[in-house]
Amino acid sequence: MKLARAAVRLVDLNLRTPFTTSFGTATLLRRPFVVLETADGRRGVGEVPTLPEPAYKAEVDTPAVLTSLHEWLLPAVAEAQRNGGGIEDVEALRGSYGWVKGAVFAKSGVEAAFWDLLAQEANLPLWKLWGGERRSFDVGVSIGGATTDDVLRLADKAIGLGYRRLKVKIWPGFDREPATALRERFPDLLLQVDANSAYDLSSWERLKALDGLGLLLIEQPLFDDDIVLHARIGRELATPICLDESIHSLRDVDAAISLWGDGAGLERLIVNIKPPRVGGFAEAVAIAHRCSEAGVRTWIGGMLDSAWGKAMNLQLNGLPAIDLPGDHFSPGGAYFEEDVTTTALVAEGGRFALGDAPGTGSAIDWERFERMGDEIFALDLRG
Ligand code: OSB
Ligand code: MG
Repeated sequence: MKLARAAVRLVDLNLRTPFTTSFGTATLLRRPFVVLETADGRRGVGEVPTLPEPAYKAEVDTPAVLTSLHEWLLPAVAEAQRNGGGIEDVEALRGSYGWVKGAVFAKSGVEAAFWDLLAQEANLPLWKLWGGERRSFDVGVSIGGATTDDVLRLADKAIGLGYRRLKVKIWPGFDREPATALRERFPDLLLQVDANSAYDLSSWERLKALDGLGLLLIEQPLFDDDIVLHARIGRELATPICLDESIHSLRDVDAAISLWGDGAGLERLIVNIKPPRVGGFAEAVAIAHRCSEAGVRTWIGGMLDSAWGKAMNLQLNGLPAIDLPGDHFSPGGAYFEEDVTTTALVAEGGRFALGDAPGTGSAIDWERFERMGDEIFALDLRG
């Protein structure tokens, strides 16, 4: 691939419903999108689903991602493009910035834009490039309500739209009540809770009260950078633990597999695969296979992504190795007042069907995309 230009646009996305987690409430998201242009005029786009602050985990905030892209990643890609006269494949792309430690979110945006170009060039949908086989699958909804009433109202909306899997945000003091209310209202629902690391080594014991609710999983109750202590409390909970924040790579997954295999049991470990949190889709595919071989269930998590980011995650969900429904849709139908694609994503009856259209199966509405934000920097990659 001969790249001619790399740019970053900052796009404003306004949530139709505020989203509350243990670390705060989101309403406006100002998101970097990486745009790579080839010498023959094609454009590939990769969203970096940042949050305003590093409260979910380090280096996921917009300022940190912009610094990584501007100072390190895009200059490294430019150098590789100049030295090699092109960038052959994803491996070469990742190699160009492989020396940069961390920056998983920023890296994933560059890689996503490159995958978009590769798929357009091959005239294939991304799910085929990634080894997908499943043409349709159940999808889920994540609810970030500030009160139990909010949660029930959003859950009613989602169930009314046909979704059969819900995830709800919890924190110490807001856990038994919303989870029990949901379970009483929807006895057969695939139900999971996400704590976003709000518990510590004493408060986690509250979670034992959730063990009788038949939850699919409890997501990231402890510290955002911890695997070991999660494995330890996993031995004392009947409900499986799901890791989100603390998984950045296949190596982290191997560490978790070795800890759970040695105690709680691999059927009680579940991995939330977020491509941006593991540095991109190549690593996400490798993680899906490793987990499937080990008997660890996986699903694709979201970051309140635009329809473009969600469309890419849905393509990844075509892998048969990914067995649980992911965070793909909002409780009310669409996350944002205005979005960046030409058409909205639709899941009839809580199922999503992948098509044969090349790339993400979706298309950027360039007029709207350009109106919703500004290009904030660009690099000439020629010569
Ligand atoms: O932990 O999964 C999370 C949103 C922002 C930050 C962290 C998380 C989330 C979500 C969003 O749960 C789910 C979605 O995009 O549908
Ligand atoms: Mg989570």
